[in-house]
Amino acid sequence: MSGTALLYDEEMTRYKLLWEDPVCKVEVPARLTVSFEALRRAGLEQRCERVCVRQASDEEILLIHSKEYLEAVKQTPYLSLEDLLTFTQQYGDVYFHPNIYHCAKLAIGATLQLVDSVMTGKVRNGMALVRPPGHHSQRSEANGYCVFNNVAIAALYAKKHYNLKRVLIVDWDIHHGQGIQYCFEEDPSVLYFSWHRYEHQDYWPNLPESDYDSVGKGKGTGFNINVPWNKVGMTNSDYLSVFFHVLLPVASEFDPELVLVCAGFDSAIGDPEGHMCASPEIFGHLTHLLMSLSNGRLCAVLEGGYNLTSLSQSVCQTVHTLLGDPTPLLTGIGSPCYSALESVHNVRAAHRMNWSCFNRAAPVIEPSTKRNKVDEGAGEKKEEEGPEQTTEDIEWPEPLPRPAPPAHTVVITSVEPGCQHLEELPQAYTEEAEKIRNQPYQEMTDKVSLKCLQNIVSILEKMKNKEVLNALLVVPDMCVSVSCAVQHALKSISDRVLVVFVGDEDVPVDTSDGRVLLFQICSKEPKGMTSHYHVPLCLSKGGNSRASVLQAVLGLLLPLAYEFSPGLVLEAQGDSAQLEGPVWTQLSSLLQGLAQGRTLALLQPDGDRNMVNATCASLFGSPAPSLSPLGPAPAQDVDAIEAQRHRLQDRWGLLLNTISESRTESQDG
Ligand code: Q7Y
Ligand code: ZN
Repeated sequence: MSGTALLYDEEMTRYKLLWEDPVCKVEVPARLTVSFEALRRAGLEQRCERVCVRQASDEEILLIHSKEYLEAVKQTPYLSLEDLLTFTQQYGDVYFHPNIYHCAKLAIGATLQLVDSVMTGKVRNGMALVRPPGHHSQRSEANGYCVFNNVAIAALYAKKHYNLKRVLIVDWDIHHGQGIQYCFEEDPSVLYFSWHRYEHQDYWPNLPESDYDSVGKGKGTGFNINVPWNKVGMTNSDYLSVFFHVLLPVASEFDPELVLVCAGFDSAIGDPEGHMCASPEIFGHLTHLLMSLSNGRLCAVLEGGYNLTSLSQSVCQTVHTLLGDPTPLLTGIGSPCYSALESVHNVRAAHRMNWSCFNRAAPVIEPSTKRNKVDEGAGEKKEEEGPEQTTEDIEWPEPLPRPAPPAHTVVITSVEPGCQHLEELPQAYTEEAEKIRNQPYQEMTDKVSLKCLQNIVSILEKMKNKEVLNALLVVPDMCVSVSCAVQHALKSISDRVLVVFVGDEDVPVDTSDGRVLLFQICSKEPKGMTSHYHVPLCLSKGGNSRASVLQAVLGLLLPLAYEFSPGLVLEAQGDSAQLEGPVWTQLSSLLQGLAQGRTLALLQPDGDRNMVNATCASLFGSPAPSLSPLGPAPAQDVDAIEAQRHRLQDRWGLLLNTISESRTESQDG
């Protein structure tokens, strides 16, 4: 199963604001045309499966909305301009047009067609470019440019038609989708996550129920997750921090069967509503991270996004990743800002009884963030008066092209008979391999080892030349191979190499100069580790608890790795490796978000044949199977993870997920 659906119909550009209204003037038809045109120019539209858009039926609209509201909206095509304006004025921050009802039915229909395409296996994932957006609309109310709640309807539709028990909605739009929250507050089968500009309730829609302590009600307690942004100017690091320390741990524990994304791009840099600073590339990464859930079944549905440049770039980044293109390099990832950390801390605190991944979270911090901004010191905010002036002038670099590599994956299992070999290696690679071997490994003279090192050199050269994206090698001597691969990679590819090693071996790589970050999952307490670049994590039975490994990967490895920003990821399993296949595959898939997907995987010849196959599948871009049931992580594993976090968080700020007494707001840059 592969392929990406794209849903778009020009008809949805055929409504617009017909009167003066400064609040609504940014919601323009060009939002769609510019996004679609950008997809075409990047060659992305041509690579997607075009699925036709249909109108939603009354029955589908009534899944969420009241009969009275539907009947009222149905009349809007026949109203005079004056009556349209009057009709509009019963609601907040929205406008009607004679053709908006038609477009709103197409927006739902496009979303439902996308759900059908993904759920029937026609495609793996997809995106719907729709207007009007949906997440603010409520049972009997239009609101915030939204008429019908496209994504809320889609969640109920998916449950009904495909008998789904768990749907995750990720709302990365910069506004709180309060309409979705109201729909599912008491429903544990739909987990709603939203981050949103909040500013201690000073930002629209100014609701107390948008704060972190609205966690759901009754049976739905724990299934509503709000992350308030109490300052503007949030960056890629802040967004990643919330994914690693809030959303992804909960989502993995929830184990959704389908992920719906309220893909609003008013959370990107340059947006006149959001005033945030996250780059368009971040959406490529957020998408990649979410593709590790639900066997990759992901439906992205456009919500907001009002800077046409930033919007169209962000849409392209999202679709690139849905199509499986390597993710872009992110630069400058590090600590979240103090205010973001405060939010992360409080959300985890508010949910500590609801999710076992948070059961060590500290209580809500004092003084409470539930203060009004008048209580804050003057000039504290990242941005003050003159709201429209800053974002219009802001500039950012255009995202680099993301070409798909000509050859994706090389697989060499040369020590097994009948397997593929790299044919005809250039003489230079043989010489290089001998040189590397001759330094620390003079005693190794056998042909198999030499051949193996030649393959490593050859593959790394192909990666450097962008002829190959990633590779899997079965190697006879793991330690020698890792050592040689690292040496050659440092020389030829990048001055930062991430090594993820599973097993108890003494991995012979030098982590003293900051060029190699070694993350090791092992079962024996390692001796005397103090380097910030060697992270040995001793887990029960070498990591046979799925929950422990996942918690370590999401809360420790990925934050470290994104901050380190390697040019190559080397993942290897030693003799004593005990990871289950699906856990390793999940790890491998997540790591492909680093180093633009440049991954070298090394496996043992006597290991599990399924491990080889599963690693291949992951490198080829197949979605990782989900890891349910996760169960709680054993206490001693959580101890080990937390001990490493405490040891490392001064050097690696993206590990932070808690406000400690020692860190104060004034320390924020
Ligand atoms: C709705 C939206 C949907 C603050 C003005 C706030 C908010 C208008 C509604 C936005 N200066 N206006 O974007 S995704
Ligand atoms: Zn929005």
